[in-house]
Amino acid sequence: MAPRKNATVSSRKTSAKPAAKASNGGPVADFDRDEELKAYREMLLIRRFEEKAGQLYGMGFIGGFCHLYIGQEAVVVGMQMAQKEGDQVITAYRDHGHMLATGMTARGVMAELTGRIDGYSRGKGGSMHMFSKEKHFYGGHGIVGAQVSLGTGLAFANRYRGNDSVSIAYFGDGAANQGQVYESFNMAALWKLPIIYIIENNRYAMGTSTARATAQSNYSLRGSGFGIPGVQVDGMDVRAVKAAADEALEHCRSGKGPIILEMLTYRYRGHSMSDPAKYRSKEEVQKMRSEQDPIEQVKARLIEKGWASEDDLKAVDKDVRDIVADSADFAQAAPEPDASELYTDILL
Ligand SMILES: Cc1ncc(C[n+]2csc(CCOP(=O)(O)OP(=O)(O)O)c2C)c(N)n1
Ligand SMILES: [Mg+2]
Repeated sequence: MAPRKNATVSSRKTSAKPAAKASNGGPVADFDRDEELKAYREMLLIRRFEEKAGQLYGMGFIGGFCHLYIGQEAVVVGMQMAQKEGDQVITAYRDHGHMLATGMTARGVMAELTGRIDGYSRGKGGSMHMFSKEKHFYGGHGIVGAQVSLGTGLAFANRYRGNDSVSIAYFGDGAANQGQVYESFNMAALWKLPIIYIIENNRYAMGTSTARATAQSNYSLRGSGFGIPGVQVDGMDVRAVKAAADEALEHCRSGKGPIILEMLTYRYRGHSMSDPAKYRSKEEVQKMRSEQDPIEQVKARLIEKGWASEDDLKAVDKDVRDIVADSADFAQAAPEPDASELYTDILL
């Protein structure tokens, strides 16, 4: 990595330049060079991993369901940059990015996707059902909205044990219309549980747009009946996510109870690998990609500030591609579980 062009120039604002704002006018964290580079690398790892998963699916190495996170990378990376050891993460089925962000290995995730014994669920869970207690990742859930109640349970455990960990429960705009979400909100508010409800509003639930399916499309207001505060966040700008995460984590750790962050985001690929894509135009997708891509935003700032050259960033990309290629080789070389595994890890 090349040294900073001007090592004496700090990343903090020194001139009278107006403070940067997210595209929706919200605050952004003032990243230094290391933070920008970290965000760039982590988001790129998720994107390259997902591209490879898509390819392997097409080649028949991955079966069943597979939902890619491409386009939404800034959400999970910005959150993870603010979290501390012990904070739990739980999400739905669009989950590979969350796993990688928590530090689960690309090898273990890819081996699970391909149904191999070295996968996180010994090849028996697949894309939607992976867990790592060590990394505080509690899945991977295929039932829309179920992880919201489970995540509330994790927050209850934190409260009961008197630790200061925060549970972070991710769910989609579609899941936000499920009944159990509101039962969870009620209990979390009543008992002041330390939980951040992250609504990843990517504008669609499978092929149904939020405009067609939801009476209150400002999802940050969804907790107002329970007194749960909410904020709308530019989920395509990793600095905005980090700023919101810092505040929300502080809110929870100081005993104020739950909070909602609505992340305004977008998925570029289909809902899952089989998606007729008739519910939106190619132009809509292209507009988001060219104007708001989370990775391109970081890249542009790194170049503009002289914090990295095109070559430096190509080197990061190569590094990340190597990790992903290695994970695919590892997965394909690993054996499938023995038939006797059908009888293990079963609750009786
Ligand atoms: C209880 C339940 N109902 C319906 C489904 C089928 N289903 C799977 S994903 C999905 C849409 C969810 O959309 P959203 O919450 O916006 O998440 P996204 O896919 O956009 O990440 C539906 C209806 C399901 N898995 N579980
Ligand atoms: Mg959605």
